[in-house]
Amino acid sequence: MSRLVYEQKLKFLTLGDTAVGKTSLVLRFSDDEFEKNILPTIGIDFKVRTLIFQEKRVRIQVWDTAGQEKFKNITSAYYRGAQGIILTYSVSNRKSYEHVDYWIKNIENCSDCEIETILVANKTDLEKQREVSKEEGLKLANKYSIPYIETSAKSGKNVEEAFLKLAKKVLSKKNSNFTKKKSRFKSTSVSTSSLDSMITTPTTPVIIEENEKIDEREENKCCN
Ligand SMILES: Nc1nc2c(ncn2[C@@H]2O[C@H](COP(=O)(O)OP(=O)(O)OP(=O)(O)O)[C@@H](O)[C@H]2O)c(=O)[nH]1
Ligand SMILES: [Mg+2]
Repeated sequence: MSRLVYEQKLKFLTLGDTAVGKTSLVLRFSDDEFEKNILPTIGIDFKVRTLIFQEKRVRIQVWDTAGQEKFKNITSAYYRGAQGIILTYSVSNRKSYEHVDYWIKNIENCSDCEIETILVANKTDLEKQREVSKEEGLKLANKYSIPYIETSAKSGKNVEEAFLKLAKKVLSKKNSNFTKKKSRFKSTSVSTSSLDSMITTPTTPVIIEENEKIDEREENKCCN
């Protein structure tokens, strides 16, 4: 038997210096895997995971960018339309931490973007090679008023939590915008286009089978 459920679609983007573990975090989140000899991302890639979160079916599409300088222009072209950014540095690489200011400026330069960001300090399993303390990470996150989390794509520690923390922020913002639009609709007239957006956001109906898995890990490769 099939039933109609409502699906929230979220678009996330990874950002940060090369080799901090962006692709590894995405791979851990989407497929629960870790590859020691993973290749640097060329251009952009993406993965999708659908899960049940806060009693809703949520489809998270993660666009995984390349941190290498030569792909800078390609990366910024993908900011538009993203609702969440996983901004990553490696605790074993101080330069990648110092470079967070640069990535934040880049996000702020996208004037018509409305993006929630989370600061992710990855590779915490390399405790002996740590060059950035937790306190420094928290201080940086506080400077930009964004959440902070320490992860290890290798062990899997806090990876799910990082993505879900961001999903929670994006969904609560989406739903509060939706409520604002609804109350505006009550008091004033609205144009047909804004009425359309009220109908299509924040959810899209999909039909699923009664016994369908609630946590699908699907792979979608592109562009390489
Ligand atoms: N020890 C440890 N190694 C990690 C971790 N995450 C990633 N790595 C390793 O770090 C290297 C770089 O990882 P990637 O995921 O390719 O890094 P990236 O940020 O996607 O790099 P670009 O695609 O070039 O931007 C690889 O050798 C990974 O196996 C982690 O949490 N711990
Ligand atoms: Mg990569």
